[in-house]
Amino acid sequence: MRRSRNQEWLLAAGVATGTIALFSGAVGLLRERSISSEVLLAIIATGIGVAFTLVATKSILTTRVIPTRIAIGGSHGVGKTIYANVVATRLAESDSDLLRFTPETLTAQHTYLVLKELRAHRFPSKTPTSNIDRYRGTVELLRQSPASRLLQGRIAIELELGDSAGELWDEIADTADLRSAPLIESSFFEYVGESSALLYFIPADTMKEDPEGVADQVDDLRSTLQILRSIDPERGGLLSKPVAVIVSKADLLEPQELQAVRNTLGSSVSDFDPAILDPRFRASIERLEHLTILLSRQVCAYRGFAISALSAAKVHSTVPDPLIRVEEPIEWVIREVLRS
Ligand SMILES: Nc1nc2c(ncn2[C@@H]2O[C@H](COP(=O)(O)OP(=O)(O)O)[C@@H](O)[C@H]2O)c(=O)[nH]1
Ligand SMILES: [Mg+2]
Repeated sequence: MRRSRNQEWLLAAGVATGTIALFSGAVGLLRERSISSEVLLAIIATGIGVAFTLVATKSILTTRVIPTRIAIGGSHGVGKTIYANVVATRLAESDSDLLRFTPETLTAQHTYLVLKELRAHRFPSKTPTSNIDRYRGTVELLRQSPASRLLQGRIAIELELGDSAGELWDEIADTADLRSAPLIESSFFEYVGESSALLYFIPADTMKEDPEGVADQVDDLRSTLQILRSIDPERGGLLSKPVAVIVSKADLLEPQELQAVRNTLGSSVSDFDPAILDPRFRASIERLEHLTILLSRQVCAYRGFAISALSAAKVHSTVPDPLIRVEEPIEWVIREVLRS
């Protein structure tokens, strides 16, 4: 059963009006002196009690379903498809005490096969430009406050991760005349526009080898944000979708490089001398810095993560390693969606 927050307020207003009516009736009866005040008070208390119990029971029995669609974006070869499969698997296997993810059968079957292949070092083939692969399931919140439970009922999130070909993302960025482009009418663009959040991938290998490539990817995200802001409801001039920047393949980074990435993304703060970095990597870090400044000016909620989907796919131990916490960006998006 679905019920919106508006309906809940309507219900509460109904109960309040009923209570006032009960009071007025009681006062009328007392004036007529046809009934003793103790009996009347008992009737009123019972009436209010029954009304509140009804509201509470209805709320508790209700499940509020929040559809949450996350677009996974970035150029080709940055690790989107492997991430989508690994994160769906990790979410389902996770023993998190915050949320439980139950994948749809098709998603579970698909990710099982892909993970089996990955563990045998066989990588998924290139995502065709014609389709968007959707990974779906339901997320239950395991820790919902009693007040929220009473007011909103049980919250369930219908999660969908959309993975598409990198070429389509490049095409968005290359689209100079935004409005006249055929792409804007395509189902792909509709998908990105209607998503609740965007995860944008920049891979560690490009950061190490090709700072200009990083600059291009930053420009691509800039253009994507520009289009989204032109078609999306904005809050105070900012894009209302949460955007996460994911530095993928972080297993390829040296410890000091990983530290520099974390400092830049704001996920850690440590004393660090960038001079010890390779000049090419330092140039990439500067591009990443520009991106964080751009995001802080353009979007309501922004976070950066460094992850390694391949490490997460192979590691079975429960030793906490920040690189393999691939589900962190999804948990962050869910928190942001619930907050809005
Ligand atoms: N070292 C490393 N390589 C990765 C990782 N994820 C993906 N790759 C490599 O990047 C290639 C492209 O990945 P894929 O997910 O298909 O990229 P997509 O084009 O963005 O969907 C894979 O074939 C892997 O070789 C990772 O976590 N670590
Ligand atoms: Mg792909």
